Amino acid sequence: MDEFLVFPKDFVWGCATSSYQVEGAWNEDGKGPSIWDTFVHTPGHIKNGETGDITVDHYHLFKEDVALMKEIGLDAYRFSVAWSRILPEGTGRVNQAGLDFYDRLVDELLKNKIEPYLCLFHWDLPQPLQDKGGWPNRDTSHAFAEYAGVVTERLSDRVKIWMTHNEPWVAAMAGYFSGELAPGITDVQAAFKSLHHLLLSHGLAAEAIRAHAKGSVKIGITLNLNPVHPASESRKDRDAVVRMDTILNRATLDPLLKGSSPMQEFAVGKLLSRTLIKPGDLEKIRSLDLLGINYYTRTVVKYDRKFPVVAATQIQPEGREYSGMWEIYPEGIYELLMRINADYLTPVPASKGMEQKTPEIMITENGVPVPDGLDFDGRVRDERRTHYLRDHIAQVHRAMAAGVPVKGYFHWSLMDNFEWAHGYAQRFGLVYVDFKTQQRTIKESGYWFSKVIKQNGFEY
Ligand code: IFM
Repeated sequence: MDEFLVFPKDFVWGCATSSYQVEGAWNEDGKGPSIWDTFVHTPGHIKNGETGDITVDHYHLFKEDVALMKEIGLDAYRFSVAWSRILPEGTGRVNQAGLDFYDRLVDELLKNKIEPYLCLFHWDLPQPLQDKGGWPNRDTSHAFAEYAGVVTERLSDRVKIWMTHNEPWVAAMAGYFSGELAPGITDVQAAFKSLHHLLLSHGLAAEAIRAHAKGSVKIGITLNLNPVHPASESRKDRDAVVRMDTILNRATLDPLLKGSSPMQEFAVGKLLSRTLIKPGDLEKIRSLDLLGINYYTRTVVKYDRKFPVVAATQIQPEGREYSGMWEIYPEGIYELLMRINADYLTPVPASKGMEQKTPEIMITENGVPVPDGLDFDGRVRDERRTHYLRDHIAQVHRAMAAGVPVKGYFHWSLMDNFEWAHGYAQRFGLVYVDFKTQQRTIKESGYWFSKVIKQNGFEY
């Protein structure tokens, strides 16, 4: 028999988006170019040569989008600010028109009783900063803190939750190592430097936010994390898991939550870290009130000595269900939450100077790209997404029942949007968007999610 899964009264139900993926208006009202503007306008980077120039035009249609959030019943909306709207050169001159947009958005959210979760960086670095070296350059971390201070000064009278970064690991590794995302660089040393500077910038921004805040604020970060499993029980594959887990999960979790860095476990990290990680950096990074977890899938690996850094490669196991981008593996969200709780949130005696209170945790992204579309009667029957949501949220509930204090769940994404190198080929929204007309339609999964929010639970 089905059981009714109940969530705590103050559990936060939300949806997430990001500036480059939804806003459009790429060169309006004084916005400067970002690395994504440059990347998409260079042929060969994005499927079908698509761009985020207009995407779903959230910049102009945000009121309509907030009305949809209200109709679904969201408690919270996680969005990101485009740095190059605020500081077109990355530092120095402030573009008031850019700040005005987020001001209007925040007011509209609050008017509709939706809590803004503001993220300062979701990959759209101002191009002028990339021209000075980008994230491999330590100065970019200081530029980020300056930008964080400017946004805090303007919005912290109303915004209380401040996320510094979304998936810094992806920004570093896909931006500077695999080159799949902007700025499209393929240099392992640049990627390791970027990761450290992104984390350092979190710590510097946390200081800036606290210094400029006009009231009490919570400071968080959002990480992409995956459980890592071996392709076989062989010793080599199990060792490959340890290396992949270190680079994929511990590379961000350890500095943020333990004040240590596992970089030295890799030859390239050893080579760099003598000069890269300066005294005091790790203490600065370890500054967190809220840990956001983005979960989509697990990573299954086998030993492969051809692959640089980790000597491991990812495989797709047979006989499993797949979406347009990944394996569907709901148990992974439970496994991840249990592991983070045990390894990082259960208080351990801190060394002097490294004391920190345990941060809250939330799922800040979870969702699935499956084909869907408008049926003849105007409905979008995306059953596979509803199943995905049911199964994953049930696993979050299972972890909570086992003692993991998860405070909220954000679906990725509110609406279909520009999915980076995939262009518009992968739809993640609870709201369907006709990319030609900008017509929005709530999908069946959106109605299901709405019911879950109203009941604060569901039959499972
Ligand atoms: O669309 C992305 C988002 O920008 C970051 N997290 C994963 C999502 C799906 O790929």
